[in-house]
Amino acid sequence: AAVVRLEDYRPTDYAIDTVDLDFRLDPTATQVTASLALRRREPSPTQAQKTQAENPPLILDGDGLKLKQVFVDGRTLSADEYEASPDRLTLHTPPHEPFTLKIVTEIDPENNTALMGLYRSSGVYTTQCEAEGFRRITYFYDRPDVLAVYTVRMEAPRAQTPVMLSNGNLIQSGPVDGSNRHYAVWHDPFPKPSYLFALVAGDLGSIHDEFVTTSGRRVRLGIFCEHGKEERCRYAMDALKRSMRWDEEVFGREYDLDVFNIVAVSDFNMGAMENKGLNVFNDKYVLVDAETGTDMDYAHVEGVIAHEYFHNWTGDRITCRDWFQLCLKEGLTVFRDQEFSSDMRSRPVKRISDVIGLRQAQFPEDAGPLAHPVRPTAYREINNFYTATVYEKGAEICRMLKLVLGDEGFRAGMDLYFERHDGGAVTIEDFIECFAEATGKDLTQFSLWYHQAGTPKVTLRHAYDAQSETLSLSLAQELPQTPDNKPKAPQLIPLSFGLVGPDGQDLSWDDVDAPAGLGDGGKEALGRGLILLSEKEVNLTFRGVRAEAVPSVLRGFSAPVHLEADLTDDDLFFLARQDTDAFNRWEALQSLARRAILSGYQALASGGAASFDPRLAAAFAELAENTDFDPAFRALALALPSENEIAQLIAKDVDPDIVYETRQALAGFIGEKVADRIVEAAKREPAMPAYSPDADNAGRRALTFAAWRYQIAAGKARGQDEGVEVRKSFETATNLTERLAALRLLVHENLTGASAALDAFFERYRDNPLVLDKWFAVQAMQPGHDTLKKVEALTQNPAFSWKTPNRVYSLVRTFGAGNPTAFNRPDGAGYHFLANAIADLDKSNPSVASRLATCFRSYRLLEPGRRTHAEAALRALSDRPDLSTDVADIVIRTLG
Ligand code: HT7
Ligand code: ZN
Repeated sequence: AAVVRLEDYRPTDYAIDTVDLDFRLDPTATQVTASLALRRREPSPTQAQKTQAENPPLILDGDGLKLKQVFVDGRTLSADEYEASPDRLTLHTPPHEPFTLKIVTEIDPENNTALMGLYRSSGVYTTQCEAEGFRRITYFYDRPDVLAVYTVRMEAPRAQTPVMLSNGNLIQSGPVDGSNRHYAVWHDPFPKPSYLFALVAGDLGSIHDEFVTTSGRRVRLGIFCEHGKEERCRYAMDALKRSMRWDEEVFGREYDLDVFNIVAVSDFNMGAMENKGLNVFNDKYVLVDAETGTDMDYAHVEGVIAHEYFHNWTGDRITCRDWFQLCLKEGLTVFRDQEFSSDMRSRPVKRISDVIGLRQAQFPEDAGPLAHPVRPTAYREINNFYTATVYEKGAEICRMLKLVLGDEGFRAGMDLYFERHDGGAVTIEDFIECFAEATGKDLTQFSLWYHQAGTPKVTLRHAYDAQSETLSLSLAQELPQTPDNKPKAPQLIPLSFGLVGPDGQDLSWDDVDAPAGLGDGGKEALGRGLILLSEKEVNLTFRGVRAEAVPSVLRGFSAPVHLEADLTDDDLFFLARQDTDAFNRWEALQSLARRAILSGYQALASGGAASFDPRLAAAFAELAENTDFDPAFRALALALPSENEIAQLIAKDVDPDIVYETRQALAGFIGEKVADRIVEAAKREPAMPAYSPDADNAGRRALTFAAWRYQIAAGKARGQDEGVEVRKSFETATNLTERLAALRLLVHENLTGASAALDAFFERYRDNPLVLDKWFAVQAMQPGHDTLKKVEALTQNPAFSWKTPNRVYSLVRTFGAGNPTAFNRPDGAGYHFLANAIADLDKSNPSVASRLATCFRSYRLLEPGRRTHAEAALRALSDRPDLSTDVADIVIRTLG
């Protein structure tokens, strides 16, 4: 497919003011009649001269469409007036005056396995139109800058299709005379782009509630799901109401329609979709209760419900001008949902979890062949740009904007954005301009975060001179080379900091020498604990620092960078014990663990033995015992950096088996030294006996699981089976969180009883696909080369299906992305399994196939043997004829 370039953007020749859609729903032959009210847009002066005599042709997008009929203002067109192919409809000379174009197409929802456009799964008709799915329903300007008012009529047999939903408000419904069919008409008064259109029809159960907005508008809320699962929607409904209130209180945003509906479907390519007034969800982000969902599921449901709801303003009311601006809605909305969850739960815990996620998903993307700017300038396949960079790094940019401008400046900019651009389709430049105008700040350099790919590296050097009471900090930034080979300019990097004195309190200073390199307002920002690093290097001298201080920099992870600080292990132990910033206490301990694993790895890789500092074990125990922190924080602090994170740090000739071995060795070492203390600390913080999913109880459970992990590691190091407690918990658990945590440990640590537990778990949940997904995932993540065979066998399990994205993700993607030792088997069999899976899946669902293909993104870091096998698997894949654009794009970019 051709490359689409930002520089080629131009508005359409015609505007579409209204869209009337009529669906005669039928599983394999749905008839769609679209009536579009079109008018010529005001041509630019140069275009006007050229085209005075004749209107330009109208060229509409299609994708695999079967055209039945086409009319202009009620008149059937003759064959020479238009040209139609499955992918395009051209009207050669449209009328000068506004006109109505009526198009009749026929589509086949039942056999739509790509799950884009209108599809039917488990007897329910559903749509997914973002990014370019609407063109699989009818010919249209299927791009986000064409906003129209939609009225949708649908008709289907009442018995099989009692529920019929679309965007906006229901304005009419009733029986179709003389038949067993009925109809419904929905009208959405807010102009919207085609990607926000939705229709759902089928036999669904539902729960209902009401929300009264701050100005007194009554909104009817509904959540629809498979019959019998209604009670599992209660938590989602509660999360929805909390989201609606929060957006009013924190962003001043009120809901705007009379109805807000959510539908949970079991076949869905992504997490959820923010269609105006009718959000469609992957059911895993709606359905949750104690027996069938974990603590983590509750948190995800809350976050995704909020995310989609928040899109009502950041995405729907104000949308993107083109798909290059995807981060305009996604980055901002992720930032909003993160803030919401921080307010609902513990802020430091949420921040740490988000940073773990960023390092796990975005940093490797930014460091590899698929790196791209948050606001890219070219793409071959837009579906491949729903990435961690656009979403998560995009959210980090909003977070930095708030930090740089302060809370009030940020809110003023947001208010101006909503006021100025409501009803518009806009760009990142429009967004940033609102903040610049509202605060009077020049944000030109800040905007580079949108345009330069790669994770900046910041280095810190420090020196204290007791005699002159000065502390000097030298900071430098380095921007890595990325696949676009563009030269990089220094970015504005906000670094939150404190100078931690011997008693753990931040020291003050009298004055700072900051000759150059601090951004606009940089000197004043220092007083707020913020260094605005804006040049390649900057030297700061703090005068009047009365005692030797350890700099604590990048507090709260104030910027998405790699920080390399000249802190000694002693400094880090000190910060882990003393820093007032909770994030940096966690980070100090993580840095120590990273250092320990990296040096252990080098020792093992060169045939030696790993040895670790006993102070590290003591620091873990101390944090576990520190009741100043809530249990959730302590549980996070006990988790070692992931194998993938370590591999990224090693960065060259990585042997994943040795990474695993070293990490296990460190866990064993900590366990041997302090497991008893950690277990005791966890026992002092038991969760309530009756299950409650709130953050406090979830944190208490997480602490218990972290303690089990060290107990078992200690047992292994001593050659004992310490799984008694875990086996007991598996058997007596009253909730899925505990049962699954126990199962995971039994399987991943290869303990006695693991296979019996797997069988028991399967029996218990054999009729619950969402829980079986966890059963698949636990097995897909079992470390060791033999797991490949087990995964291959599991693809034959009757509960597995290649057609359902959730099943494929839980088994196959988990294997590729979450099991470094098995996927990277030295013989390359893991790569060939995945490549074959991608090729097969590509025939039915290219979006899911291309997401699997991203599992190869870090193959160049591997040692030569594995690297050669991975490359061969990718080459074999790229040589296949008929690869989708989706998969071909990822494979070609990965190979470079
Ligand atoms: N905006 C939504 C994106 C999405 C999507 C994109 C491509 C293919 C399928 C999809 N389903 C949903 C999700 C979100 O809120 O970010
Ligand atoms: Zn989103």
